[in-house]
This record gives sequence, C-alpha cells and structure tokens, in this order.
Amino acid sequence: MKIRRTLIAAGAALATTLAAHAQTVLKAADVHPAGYPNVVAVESLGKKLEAATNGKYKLQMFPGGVLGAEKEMVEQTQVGAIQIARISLGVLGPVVPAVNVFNMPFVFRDEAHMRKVIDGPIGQEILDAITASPARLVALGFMDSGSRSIYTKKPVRKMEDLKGQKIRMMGNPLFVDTMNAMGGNGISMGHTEVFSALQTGVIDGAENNPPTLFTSNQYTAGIKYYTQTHHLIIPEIFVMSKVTWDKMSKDEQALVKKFAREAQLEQRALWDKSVADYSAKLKAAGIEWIEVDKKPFFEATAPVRAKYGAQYADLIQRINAVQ
Ligand code: BDP
Repeated sequence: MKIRRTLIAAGAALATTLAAHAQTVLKAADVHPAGYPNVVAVESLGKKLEAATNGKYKLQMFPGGVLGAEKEMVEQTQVGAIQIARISLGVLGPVVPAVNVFNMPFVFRDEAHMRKVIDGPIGQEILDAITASPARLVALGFMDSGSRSIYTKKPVRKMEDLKGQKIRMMGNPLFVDTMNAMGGNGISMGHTEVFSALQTGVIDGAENNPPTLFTSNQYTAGIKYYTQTHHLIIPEIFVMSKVTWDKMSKDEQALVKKFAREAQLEQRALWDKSVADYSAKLKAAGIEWIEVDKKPFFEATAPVRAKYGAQYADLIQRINAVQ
C-alpha cells in the first residue's frame, strides 16, 4: 500500500514537473502602458488560453514599448522572438501593402463607418490578406483606435497654420505624404521617441487619439492645442507569429481565434470609455480643443488617396458603399 502510494505521489510530482516544463510562454508586446484597453484585452486572451489549455500556454505581456518600437515589434514577431504583437495597421503598411487601404486619410466617413467595415467581409479580407502574405504573421483581429487629430505647441486653427510645423507621423510614407499634402512637414518616427522629440523641439507637434496623447505624457511636452481634423481612422491589429501558430494544434488555434474575437469586443467596450475619460483629462489639463472645417483637409489629401488607392479602386468603392 505504502509503496503504491509513494509511487502515485512520485508519478504526480513527475507529471507536474513535466507539465511545468511543457509550458510555453507567449511573449506579447504593446507600446501602450499597462491598463490601456488594448493591453488589457490581450492579457484577457492570455488568461483564457492558459485556463483552456491547463496551463500549457502562458502569456507574458511586455507593455510600454519595452520590446521596441512597432517596426521592431513586427520584425521580432516575424522571426518568432515575439509571439503576439498589438500594433497599428499604420506600421504594417510597409510590410503588407494591402492594408494601406485602411491607412489612407479620410477613407472612412467616421468611426462608426470604420467599425462596420472591419466587422464585415472587407475586414475579414484584410485579415486574410495579412495571414496569406509572405509576412509570416497570423492576423488575430482588429482593435479600435478612434481617430487621429493634430496636436501642437502653436495653434492650428486653419489648414494654413500647419505651414512650417514639423509634425510627427507613424513610420509609413503614406502618412508623411498625408501631412505634407496638408501643408505641414511630416516627420516619421516611432511612438516611443515622440515625447523627447517634442521636448527637444525636433518636432512641433504630432497626431493621435486622446488616450494615446494622454497616456504617453506627450501632452506635458509643450502641447497646448488639439485640432480636430480626424484625418486618419486607423484600426489597430493584433498578430501572432506564424512560427508560433504553426506549432499549435488545430484545436489550440481554434481557441486562440475564439479568444481573439472576444478580446476584440472587450477592447471596443473599454475603448469608448477611455476616449471619453482621457478627453476630459486632457481638457482639464488645459489642452484647448480646436474645431475645424475638415473639408480643406479632405480636399488637400485627395492626391494621397489617388496615389495609394489607385490599385484598390474596387475595394474603395465597396468601402464607400458600406452604410
Ligand atoms: C497609437 C496606436 C499605436 C501606435 C501609436 C503611434 O495605438 O499602436 O504606435 O498610435 O502613433 O494610437 O505610433
């Protein structure tokens, strides 16, 4: 009896050790800090996956850009050094050109239009295009990022006020072209460099949504004005390294897909609240909201849509037709 019990105990201990050894850590990265909606939603995905696989997978989140800027995050995910990256679709454009349709200025009428599109067949086609591309990334889902507007040290009350201002844009030629078309000087750099670039005067402003402007502290680096151009409405995306994906069983892949879908919905609910909260905080901190007529900005960026959209004319027509 005693021997049997000892054997059972030893067997159980061995099983635990094996299980512990068999645990796969999934490194997830985000430039946003802990607590940001996107970070929270990816962490939830991880917790559910860990529970559903009895601890075989454990997600470890690296927030705040500690694993590098988004360009580097993409590269590391491609080679399997990062397993899940949550990035803006903006930085994926140079890697998977098909996504640039969503990166064009004023391609969506408003955020509701963008949501309809990403939730429908066109959104699925873009996800599939990423996964099918040679980029070695598996697109898990979109997230919301609201709309991007311009914030500056000197006021921009009309488009002409952008003249001579150096405005940071995300790393994709499309965005530099967009800013230049609106009359400013577009300068591309990674998100994590913007704060000090504002402080040292390398740039006069940048553009983003209210949660990012607040949580990155950029609003404390001399920013006083927030001009509501809403020129870009770019969804976020979270992708898994194909290296990791290919090692998973079909069942595990199905779990990841299911939890990714839930993460997308969770982020959306958190997102709306976060835009309202951080807009209020920015206003309370003295940032002046400037409402502008968007028409001149829309018209000035027509050549950018023509340049980058020409090859996707059919798709753009379908996007326009989504009500
Ligand atoms: C934020 C996006 C983040 C980008 C950042 C940027 O959530 O993915 O890195 O903008 O401007 O809105 O680089």
